[in-house]
Amino acid sequence: MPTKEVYSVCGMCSVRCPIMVEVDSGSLGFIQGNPHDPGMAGGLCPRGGAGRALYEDSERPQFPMIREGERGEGKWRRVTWDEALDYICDRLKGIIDTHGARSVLWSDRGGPFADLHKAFMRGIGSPNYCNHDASCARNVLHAAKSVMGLGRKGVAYDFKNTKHIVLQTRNLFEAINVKEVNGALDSLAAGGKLSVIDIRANISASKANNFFMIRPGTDYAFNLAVINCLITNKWYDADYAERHIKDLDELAKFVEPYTPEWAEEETGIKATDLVKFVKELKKAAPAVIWHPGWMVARYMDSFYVCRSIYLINALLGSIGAKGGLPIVNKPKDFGRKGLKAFSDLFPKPEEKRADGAGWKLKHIDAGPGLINKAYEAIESEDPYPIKAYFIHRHDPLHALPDQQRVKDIWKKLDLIVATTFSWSDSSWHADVVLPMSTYLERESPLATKNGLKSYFFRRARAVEPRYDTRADWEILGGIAKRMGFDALAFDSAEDMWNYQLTDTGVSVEDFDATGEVWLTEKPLYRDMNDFSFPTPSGRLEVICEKLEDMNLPSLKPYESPERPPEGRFRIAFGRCALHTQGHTVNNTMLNEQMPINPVWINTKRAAEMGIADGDEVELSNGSYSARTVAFVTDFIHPEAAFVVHGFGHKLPPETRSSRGIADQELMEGGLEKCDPAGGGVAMQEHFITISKPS
Ligand SMILES: Nc1nc2c(c(=O)[nH]1)N[C@H]1C(S)=C(S)[C@@H](COP(=O)(O)OP(=O)(O)OC[C@H]3O[C@@H](n4cnc5c(=O)[nH]c(N)nc54)[C@H](O)[C@@H]3O)O[C@H]1N2
Ligand SMILES: Nc1nc2c(c(=O)[nH]1)N[C@H]1C(S)=C(S)[C@@H](COP(=O)(O)OP(=O)(O)OC[C@H]3O[C@@H](n4cnc5c(=O)[nH]c(N)nc54)[C@H](O)[C@@H]3O)O[C@H]1N2
Ligand code: SF4
Ligand SMILES: [Mo]
Repeated sequence: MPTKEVYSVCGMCSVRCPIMVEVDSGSLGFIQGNPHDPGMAGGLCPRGGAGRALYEDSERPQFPMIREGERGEGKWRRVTWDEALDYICDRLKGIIDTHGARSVLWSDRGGPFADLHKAFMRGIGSPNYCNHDASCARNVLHAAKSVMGLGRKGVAYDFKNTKHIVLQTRNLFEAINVKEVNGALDSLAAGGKLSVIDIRANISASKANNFFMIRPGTDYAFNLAVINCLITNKWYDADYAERHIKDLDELAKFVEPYTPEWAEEETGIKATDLVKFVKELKKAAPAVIWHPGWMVARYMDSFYVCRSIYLINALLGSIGAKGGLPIVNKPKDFGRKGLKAFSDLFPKPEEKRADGAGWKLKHIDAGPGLINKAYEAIESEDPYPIKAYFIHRHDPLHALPDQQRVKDIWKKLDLIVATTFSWSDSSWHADVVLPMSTYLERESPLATKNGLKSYFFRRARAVEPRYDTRADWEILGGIAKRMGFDALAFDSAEDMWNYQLTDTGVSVEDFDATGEVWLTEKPLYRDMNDFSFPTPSGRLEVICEKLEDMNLPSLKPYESPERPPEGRFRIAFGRCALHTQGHTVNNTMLNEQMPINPVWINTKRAAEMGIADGDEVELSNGSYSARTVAFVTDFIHPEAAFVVHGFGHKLPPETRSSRGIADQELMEGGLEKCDPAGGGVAMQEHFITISKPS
C-alpha cells in the first residue's frame, strides 16, 4: 500500500498547528507541518515532532476505569465502554433527580472544539460550563474587552508586517505558536525590531534589540511611565486618538505622577533607556505589536498591566493597523456563513451560573466563567450545591495552586469523571477515567480560524486507536444518548461534520486536499476611519463603565509589590520549547531531552548561599519541598526564582515524570488569591526558600 498523507491538526499543545501525517499500511510515519499552509513552511516545534511518542506510550490510560478504593488511591477496575458510560449516567441521573441539572459542573482546556462541550452541558441542562482560563489568559481577555469591546482574539498580531515587536511577560520563541514564530522571524529578517521586558533573559531576549530586566511584578509601573512619556511628549498618534480614544484627558491626568524617573525606582530600568525605547516605538508606529501577554495569571494587578498594554497600542495607533493589531475577520466579513454551532441544538439553561460570572460578578465573561469561583461554590453550596464534575482535557490539580485545597473541596462531589489522553493528577483522583484517543487516532469537530483571512480546518483520524480509547465526539455522544439528548449523538464523524457545514457551501470532501478550506484569498484590513469598536461609546475606552459599576477602578493607582522577605525568593514560572504544561514530561522523546526543571538563581544570591551552577538544591514554602538542580546566571532578577512549569508529578503509572519542582505546590493558599478585576489567579504572589540539602 502506498504511503498516505493525512492532513490534520497537531494536539501536543493548545495552538493546534496544521500538520501532515504520513501513514504507511495503517502505521504511523513522519509528522510534519502542513506544507500547504504558508504560515507553517512545513515545520513543527519539538513537541509536535514528538507526537509519535505519545501515540506509542504504554504509560497512558488504555481502557475505561472505575475507581475501587479511595479517591487517589489508585485502585481501578477495568470496565468496557458500555459499563463506564452506563455507570456515569446512572449516577448522573440520581444526582440530577436530587439536586437538579444545575448541580453538574464541567471544565476543559477551552479552544476551538469547545462548542461540542458547551452543547453537551446545554443538553444536560446546566449553565456551569467552565474552561481553564482563570489560570491562563482571563486577565488579557477581560482587559481587551474593557478597552476595545472585543475579546483578546478580536485582534490579530500582524507579525509578518510589523516594524517593532514588544514582548512583556511573553516568551514568543519558547512558548510557541509556530505560525507566530515564523511571522516574527520574517519581520526580524526584514529589519524589524524586538524589545523584551522580562524578569530573565529568555530565548526571545537573545534575539532582542532591547532587553529590559524588570523587577518582578513592576510591569504596571513601567507601562504607566511609557504612557506618561507618549502623552507628555505628544508622541502618540493624535489623529487616531481623536477618532478612536475616549477619555484621553483622564488618562493624561492619571499618568502625570508616573514619570520615567519615578518608574526607574520601581522597575530598576533606567529612565533614559525607557525614553529612548518609547522614541523607537513612535518611529515604528503604527506598525508596532506590544503583545498584551498570554499566561498572565501572575499578579494581583495583572489585569491592569494588560489594560495598560492595550492603551499603549491605542496611543500608537496600532489597534486596527497593518503591522500592528488588525481587527480579526469572521466568515461573515467575507460574505460566507460560519460553521453551525452544536450549542444551537439546545436552549440556553436559564439558571444562573454557580461561579457568579455575569450576574454577581457582572464584569466577568459568563461564557466560560471562572473555575476557581465554581470551586468556592462547591464548598459553600452557595448559590446551590454542585455534585457532579466532568474534567475534560484539563488537569486542575496541576494547573491551579494548592492541590490539597482543591482535593479537599472536591470531597463534596459525588461524581468526578475525567476524560484524558495521558495520566494526570486530576484523572488519578477521579471516580471514572475515560481514556481519549490521541489527536493522531481521532477526528475532532471542524473548527474555524479567524484572522486577516479566515479558514475552516479539520482534524482527521490518521491511524486507528492503539488502545481501547475513543474520540470525544464518541464519548459525549454515548452519554448524550443515554441521558436522552440524542441530537448530540452523531453516528459518524462525517455526520457531525455535515451538520456543522450546513449552508456553508463547503463539503466534507473539500478538506481532503489540504485539511483546510480558506474562505478568502486576500487578507482583509479594515478601514479604521469607518470602524466602530463594540464598546458603549463605539471607541476605545479609558474608563470602563462595567468596572466602575462594580466599584473597580478603570485606572488603578500603582501599588509597589512586596519585596521578598530576607533570604526568600518570589517564585516565577513559565514555559520551555520542549514541553507542554504538565502533560509531556512523561513523553519518552521529550523527557530524554529535558527530564527535570532546573531553578534559575541570580549569581550574586547564589554566591551568598554557597550555591554553584549545577548544585542540587531544595525549594520550599514550609509545607512542600522538592529538589532540583541550580541554574546560576546573571540573567535573572535577584528577587526571582524561575522554573519551567509542569514537572514534579506524583503519578504511580508514570515512570519518567516525577523529577523536579511542581511550582503550583509552592503556592499554598493560592486558590483564593486572584485579581478581582480580571479574574485571573495571581500565582506569582508567593515567596519561597532555596537551600543546599544537608
Ligand atoms: N503554577 C502554574 N500553574 C499553571 C501554569 C504555570 O505556568 N504555573 N500555567 C497555566 C497555563 S498557561 C495553562 S494553559 C494551564 C494548563 O493546564 P491545563 O488547562 O490543565 O492543560 P494541560 O496541562 O495542557 O492539559 C490537561 C490535561 O489534559 C490532557 N490532554 C491534553 N490534550 C488532550 C486532548 O486532546 N484530549 C484529552 N481528552 N485530554 C488531553 C493531558 O493529558 C493533561 O493531563 O495551567 C496553568 N497553570
Ligand atoms: N513550548 C510551549 N509552548 C507553549 C505552551 C507550552 O506549554 N509549551 N503553552 C501554551 C500556553 S497554554 C500558553 S498560555 C502560552 C504562554 O505563553 P507565555 O505567556 O509567553 O509563556 P510563559 O513562559 O509562561 O511566560 C512568558 C515570560 O514571562 C516572564 N515573566 C515572569 N514573571 C514576569 C514579570 O513579573 N514581568 C515580566 N515582564 N515577565 C515575567 C517569564 O520569565 C517568561 O519568560 O504558551 C503556549 N505555548
Ligand atoms: S506549537 Fe508545537 S505542539 Fe503546539 S500545536 Fe504547534 S506544533 Fe503542535
Ligand atoms: Mo495557557
